Amino acid sequence: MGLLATDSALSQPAVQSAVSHLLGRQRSDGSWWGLLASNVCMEAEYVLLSHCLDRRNPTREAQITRHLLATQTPEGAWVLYAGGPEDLNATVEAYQALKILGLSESAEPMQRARSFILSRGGINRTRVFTRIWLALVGQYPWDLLPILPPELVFFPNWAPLNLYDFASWARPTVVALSLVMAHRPVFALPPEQGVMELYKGPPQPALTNQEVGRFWTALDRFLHSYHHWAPASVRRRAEQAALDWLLSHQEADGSWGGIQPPWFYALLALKTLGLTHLPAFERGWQGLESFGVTTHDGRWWLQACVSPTWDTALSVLALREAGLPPDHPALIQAGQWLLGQQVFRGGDWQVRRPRAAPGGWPFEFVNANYPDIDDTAVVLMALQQLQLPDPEARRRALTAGFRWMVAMQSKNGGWGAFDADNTRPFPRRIPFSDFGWVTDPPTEDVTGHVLECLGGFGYDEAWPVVARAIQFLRAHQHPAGPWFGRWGVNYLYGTGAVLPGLKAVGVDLAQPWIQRALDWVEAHQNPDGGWGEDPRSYVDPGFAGRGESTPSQTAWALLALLAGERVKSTAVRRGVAYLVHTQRPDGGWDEAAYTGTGFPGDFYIQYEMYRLVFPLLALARYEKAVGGA
Ligand code: R19
Repeated sequence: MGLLATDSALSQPAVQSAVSHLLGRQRSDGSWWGLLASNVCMEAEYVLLSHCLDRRNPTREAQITRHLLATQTPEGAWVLYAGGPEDLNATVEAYQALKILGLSESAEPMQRARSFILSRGGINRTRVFTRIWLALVGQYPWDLLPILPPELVFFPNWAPLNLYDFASWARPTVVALSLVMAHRPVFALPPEQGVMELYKGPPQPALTNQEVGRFWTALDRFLHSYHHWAPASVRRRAEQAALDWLLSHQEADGSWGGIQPPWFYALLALKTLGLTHLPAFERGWQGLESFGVTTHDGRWWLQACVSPTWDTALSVLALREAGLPPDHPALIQAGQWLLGQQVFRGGDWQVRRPRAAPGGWPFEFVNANYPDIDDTAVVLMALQQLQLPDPEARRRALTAGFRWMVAMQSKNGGWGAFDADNTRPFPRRIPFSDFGWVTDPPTEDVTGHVLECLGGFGYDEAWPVVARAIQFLRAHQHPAGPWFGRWGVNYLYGTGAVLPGLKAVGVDLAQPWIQRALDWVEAHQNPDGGWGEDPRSYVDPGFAGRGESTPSQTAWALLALLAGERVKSTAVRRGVAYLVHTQRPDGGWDEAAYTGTGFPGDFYIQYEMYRLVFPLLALARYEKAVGGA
């Protein structure tokens, strides 16, 4: 008992100063909103986009030049995440952008970049998206790219391949690119801005026939000839339908899907069709500004996405866990803000769940077409924790959100991020899909969050919805014990989401399969008491649970162990001590590592708020557990 009191004495001041720090970061509208960093493809593509759209801006370009040069590695390349390996696609895109920005082939950074690129095989080894950008500026032949016909929008929802088999983020991307690719525009560059020096040998098709397989190779060959003889009237109607789809899916902030890729491609589609006079175009172009970040040292970079709903809900959970009362003014304000973000209109998710009523929350400020289940679960948990001035409004929000979330359960018992049953194999097979995930199947982390939320509503294994979710998690447990992290790096994130979920719905934690997960977490603690996991774990199983300690990943490990009632273990005490000792005097933590995931293996995210909200959540939960012991 004496020992536990000492531990609490250690963590209590840490919790208090983290609370002050977090409260100090709340915005005047009640929300929290941290930055979301990814990689230089964002800024490089912005440079190419501005060129294609004829919207170049010298001030902006000087800022981007500084940013690109400041982030180049000594090897001359660019990386996808802090400390990550040199990445060919990012480096080719940055090189092309710097050429447009006025650097010459002989400039020292360009020489270094070029020798890296050539050492990796040059442009012929890049992904499809990179080659699309090069084709747009006349540096790669359109005809060597796979075909994405706009006629795809005609395929009914029951066809074995149709628009709604693609994930929410891929759907507007595919529609916009199908329009661009139908016209194959070239926004030519002056010769000295080209990148022909990045070729080793003549341009080759983006994907080899072996990679794609015979059926899809044959289909792509057929589509290439169809591209040339497509009946004009069919093509015209297909383009009109694709355009209508795009225009009807633009968000109020001017974005498509609230994310960079479809946003850029939709603007390119409007440009390609000669529709830059439409208000949608100007709204889209101007709206991009809201994702930009200007730094103190004169750089500008672009967020792939923005995360206010997620950040706000997580902050509320952490502050409530730390003991702030449910009617604390800051929390009431946050709760009111969250109520205002709920989406009460239909969206693409209705295609698979036509009878479900709306009521989810999106990740961003504005993304009414794509509320997501992960945000909805976490917001519902936050609202459960609050006392709001209008209890009736809170109750209505909880009921609608709960019903929507439950309705979005997939047939296999799990939850995906934006859709139900988005699991068809064909989108992943088409020759276009060599980057990221193009479907949105149920994942362990989201399912864990939903279970934790359902537990908060008082449900347990007796409810078939819960029982099927537990089955999903059992079936997807890694043989070594942990769960995969789809939206956070990696097994530490997955396990830190699943175990609190299982606990919340009353699963007996003494069972061997749970103990195996807890043992796995303990076995991966670093000598410094923290936990860390490198994004390399997505491509190299040897990195599972391994990496330099970080605050957010240490917190996830602690959340897992605390859920598993290992409160008194040495591992937990050392983990808590790690967080306490690495806390900054101002109550925050430093975290250079990227611990968020956009696409395993391909795209990583650094969430600015993770270094603060998760350590606070874990320390506060620890305090509660110790206090209650
Ligand atoms: C939990 C909440 N999450 C459910 C929301 C996480 C949102 C992460 C930000 C997503 O940003 C994106 C999205 C898509 C892309 C793509 C892309 C890849 C393939 C195709 Br086809 C289309 C687009 C590339 O970068 C992205 C970034 C944390």
